[in-house]
Order: sequence, then structure tokens, then C-alpha cells
Amino acid sequence: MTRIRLRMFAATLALVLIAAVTVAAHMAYSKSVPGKDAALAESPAQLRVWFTQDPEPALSQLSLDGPNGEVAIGKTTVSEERSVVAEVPSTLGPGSYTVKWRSAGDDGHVQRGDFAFTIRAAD
Ligand SMILES: [Cu+2]
Repeated sequence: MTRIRLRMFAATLALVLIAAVTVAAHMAYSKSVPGKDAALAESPAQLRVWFTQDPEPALSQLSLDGPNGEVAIGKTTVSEERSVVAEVPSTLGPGSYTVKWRSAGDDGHVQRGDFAFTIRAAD
């Protein structure tokens, strides 16, 4: 009984360690404002994306696609708490938007991803 439990514990521990190492290998999206799939009533003043590691400034870039193509946004800068920020200088109209991010963490490997949000039409 005890020996079987010990083996199960060891097997579980091994799986947890493998998962931890896999997660630690690359940086990943953690959260954002606007949030993934958020439906906003107003145009956001900025885009901010948090990652699982400190973003490498030289390799970090946000861009924004809207209903009419790419939207000009401010320079992407690394901010506190493992995040990057870019100002949104224009007022975004209603529609669907995609934030595309590119960044790298501890190992310098560039990661890319995207997420969408929508701006609701005024009532
Ligand atoms: Cu990597």
C-alpha cells in the first residue's frame, strides 16, 4: 500500500516537473487590457499585455488590426510587472479588433500571438 502510494506520488511529481519545465521554456501571454474577447463600450486609451516572463524590449512589439486594416498605435514600451504597453492615439470605432504581439523572454526565443476584442456600437 505504502509502496504503491509512493510510486504514484513519484509519478505525479515527475509529470508536474515536466509540465513546469515545459512552461518555463518560453514566455507566454498571461493577460491583457483590453482582455481577450472583451466587448468594450469605449475605445481603449492603450493596449497592455502581460507575459509570464520579463519581455525583452528590443524584441517586443504590439500591433493592432481593425475593421479597415492596420491601426496606427504608439511605440511599444516595456512596462512594469512583465508587461508591454502601446498607446492608442485615435478613437476606435465599433467593430472587431485583433492585437498582435511579438516578444521574447529569458531564452531570447521570439514568440508571437494574437487576441481579439470588440468595440460595441453605441446604443
Ligand atoms: Cu525558447
